[in-house]
Amino acid sequence: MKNENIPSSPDFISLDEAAEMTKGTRITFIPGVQALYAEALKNICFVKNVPIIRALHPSMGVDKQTGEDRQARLYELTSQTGLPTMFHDGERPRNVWTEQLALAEKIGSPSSPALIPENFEHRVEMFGLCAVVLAEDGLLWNMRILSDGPLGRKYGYSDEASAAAPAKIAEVITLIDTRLIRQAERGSRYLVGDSLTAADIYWATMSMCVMATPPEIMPVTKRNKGMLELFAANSKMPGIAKVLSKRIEDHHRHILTTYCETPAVLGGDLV
Ligand SMILES: N[C@@H](CCC(=O)N[C@@H](CS)C(=O)NCC(=O)O)C(=O)O
Repeated sequence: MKNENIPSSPDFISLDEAAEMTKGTRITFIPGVQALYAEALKNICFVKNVPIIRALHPSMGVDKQTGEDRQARLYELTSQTGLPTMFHDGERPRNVWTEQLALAEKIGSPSSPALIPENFEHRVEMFGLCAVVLAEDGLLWNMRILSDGPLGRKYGYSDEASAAAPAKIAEVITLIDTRLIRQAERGSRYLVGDSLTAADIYWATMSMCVMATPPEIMPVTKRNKGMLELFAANSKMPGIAKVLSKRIEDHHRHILTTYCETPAVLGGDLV
């Protein structure tokens, strides 16, 4: 779904400006990069009709000129360094997806879809599905440790953990696929119940890490080209390719193109 109000090169305010503001919803991003937790939160806010102000998320590592940790100020402000950080009005910053989702649900437009089901059984299903995608040892967690590097190390990379990751990723994909089969039998296109929930939005966004996503959905920028290639390569890993069904792809495309902002607005320099 295209949003005519947002230019494809949006403005980003500084982290300090975002922290100082006392009105509005500010979320940190790296321009031109589809960091998936940030993309998912952006999509959640899009569905909930929450206008967002984009702020710059400092990159990991040390500033070459000053020798200082680039994330020192972020840590000082939020006691953590994860991307995205979400500020709303004068409230404490939120850095974990469960809290970010709860906030978006609360401040969203009353006419927007309820992403957290009222029905508690459905709620259990929704949070359970989200957890195997977003939480510790879930899809994203295991994707990050496929290769050795600063991010992989932060999430417990070891040769053994990395070797076990593709099978865990495949298990999550199969779980989602099985669920889509059961839901289709009940006449539903969604992962939980009969309507859209946060599970659809989170899954459709996070599963980009095991898909070759076309530019109509995810534009190619100078900074995300390598990441897009890496995600496409993940989709071809034998254990993963085997379980990526057409059903998975159709649901992913349907949710992104119907409910989320496509093409994604990333900022940065388009290729
Ligand atoms: N903290 C978030 C997850 C966000 C996350 O893991 N972001 C990664 C990038 S994929 C990150 O910024 N990691 C570096 C850090 O936490 O310092 C949550 O649990 O909901």
